[in-house]
Amino acid sequence: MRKLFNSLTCSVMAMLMAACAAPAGPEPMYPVPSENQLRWQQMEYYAFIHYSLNTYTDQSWGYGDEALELFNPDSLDCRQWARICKEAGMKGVIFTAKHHCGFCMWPSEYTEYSVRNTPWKDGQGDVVRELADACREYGLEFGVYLSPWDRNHPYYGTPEYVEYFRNQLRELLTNYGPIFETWFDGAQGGTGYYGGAYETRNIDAKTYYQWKDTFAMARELQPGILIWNDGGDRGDLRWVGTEAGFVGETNWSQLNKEGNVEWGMLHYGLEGGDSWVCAEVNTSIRPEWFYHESENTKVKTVPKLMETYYHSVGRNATLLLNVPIMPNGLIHPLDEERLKAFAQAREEAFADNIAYKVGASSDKVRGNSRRFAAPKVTDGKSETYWTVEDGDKTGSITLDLGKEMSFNRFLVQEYIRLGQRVRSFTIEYEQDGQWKKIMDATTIGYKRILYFPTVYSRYIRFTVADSRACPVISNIEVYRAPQILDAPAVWRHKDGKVSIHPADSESEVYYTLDGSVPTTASFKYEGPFETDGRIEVKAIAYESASRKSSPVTSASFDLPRTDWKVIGAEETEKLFDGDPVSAWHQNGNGKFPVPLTIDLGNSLNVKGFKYLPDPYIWGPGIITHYSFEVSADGRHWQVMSQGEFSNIKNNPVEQTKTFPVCKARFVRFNAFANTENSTNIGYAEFNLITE
Ligand code: FUL
Repeated sequence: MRKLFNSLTCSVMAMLMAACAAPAGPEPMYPVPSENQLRWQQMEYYAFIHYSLNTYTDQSWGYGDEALELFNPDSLDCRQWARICKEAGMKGVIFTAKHHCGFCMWPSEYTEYSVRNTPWKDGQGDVVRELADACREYGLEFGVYLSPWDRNHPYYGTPEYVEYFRNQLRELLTNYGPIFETWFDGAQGGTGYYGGAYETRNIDAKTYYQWKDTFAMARELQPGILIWNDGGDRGDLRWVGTEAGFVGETNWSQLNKEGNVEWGMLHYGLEGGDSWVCAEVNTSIRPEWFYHESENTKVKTVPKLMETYYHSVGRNATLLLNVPIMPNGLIHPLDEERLKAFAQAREEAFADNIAYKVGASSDKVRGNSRRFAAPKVTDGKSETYWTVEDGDKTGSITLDLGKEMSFNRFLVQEYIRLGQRVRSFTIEYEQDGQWKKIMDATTIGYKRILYFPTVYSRYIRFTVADSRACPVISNIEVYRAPQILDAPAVWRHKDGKVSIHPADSESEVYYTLDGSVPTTASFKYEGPFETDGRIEVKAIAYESASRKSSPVTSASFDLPRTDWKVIGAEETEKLFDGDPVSAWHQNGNGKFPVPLTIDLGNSLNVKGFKYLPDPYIWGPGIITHYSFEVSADGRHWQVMSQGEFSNIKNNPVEQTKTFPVCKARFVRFNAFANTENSTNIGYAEFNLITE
């Protein structure tokens, strides 16, 4: 008995001693996320829904004088929207309750310009209500976009308008249940109807809206809310400086509370900033935000959406993916199909985590404690983690997969409750007793996913090369995902030479030139090839292991631009190289218009042009206002088209303008204004549509 007692005492003592000796976790490294921010970050992926009078006018931005009679959808069904979002794996929906045109999708008490005065449901309808209810039914969070810029309101620009804006926000935050996020769009001021004034109104976005008070009101009304903005006044989240669907590879969830937020801070965050401000990547499933029938062929492909996923969720941000509503009040079947296929592709890519429960060992553990040992990163628990000794800013973990396996995705997460720490890391695999580098990367944060050509090995080594304090890693996953089989990009150079670029460098590529659908029996792409005249190239990317192929690219090209010469300019190669990324710039040295004058070499029948701006995120000199002229002799000019490219700053997609056929030996594309108020104009590509 005494023996038993003794041995019990000993083991209790031993346990107590072990407990006392158990090292405490690392101190938080500030800033750290709030509970709201943590919850939001775990949502990862949710929907934006753009729907307003623009849906009926084919515009990007309404002017504010659009007729209320336009709004009368015959099949509006918010339950369809919510069902699709749910089936797509999204966790919430943010809805354009009011876009820049000022039209309210709910019967606001403060304006006549709302659904209440439309024929829809005899003015008894409320789209915000129907959507909020549908979201609740489908278990989705609900958020609202309320545009500060209001091109309808007579008082826009005066203090009364700010009061009006707040009243509207109060309605939305009081009457529709829990709101998880508000979106206060950064587009500010400019021309508008403004109650009949038809004028330009400029405001100082920094002071005019008095955001501090508005934010305080929002937080009081909705304690769980997250406030998005574009950095001007610190919200809880930040825009990433582009609508193209990616955040910087380096992405810190940190910004300073005070001071200017430059573009780079939006895109990369600010290492060491004093506030936790995470990034949200907002982009649309189509080129534009609102529905345009002409874009039914431009719904993003699944691989493009996968790339967007890797460049948002895979880079420590969330993904806010927009789906527009058609004039009848429903989501288009093609968008629905893509969203579901995208969900399936994510499932396939992340189906089998080969790192789960494998042996993991580290070269250094905090106090050599098992509590912080390497296997914590593969135990599937988000609250456990691996860390090293205090003061150490490096450390590494080796995963033993048990046998040689192939893999091409690496997912890693920091335990962000203790702050974002890692500055850089490396992953390697072992081959014939040697470590070979797969890649270097920078920040991790909540989640980082790396994709790389498939490697075959039994061992993977993850090494933190630099960190702001001891790294704290909660999770590592490894996958063998199928190839990204996007329709390959096809470029045609000035002289007619064609090159084909698959999304996944491991894919094979097949193509045709006779309009037929390519198969593996078609031409195999081995490198750039010569072509002449107007051509149509169809191409597929192909994965031999799965025998799957990508959707078909169908690229039609007008005549080669072989004889074209830009007058008064040298080295214009990048303007006509077919590469949508390389850009050519010219400077008007302070004078507008800045003309791009081209001698076509021959007289052509021209019926339109295509302008692709410098796509480098906010690449200098995106043209907003233009005119296009033709001439037979280079002296007498006729204007064929002129106007503005709306929302081109945030969404610099190719702009196509057409006009009646005319003869031209010379063409002149004049830039009258650019996004930066400078005369530096950038072009990725310029082309004509001929007959
Ligand atoms: C932009 C707006 O101007 C677009 O129309 C769209 O709403 C997008 C989400 O934000 O700034």
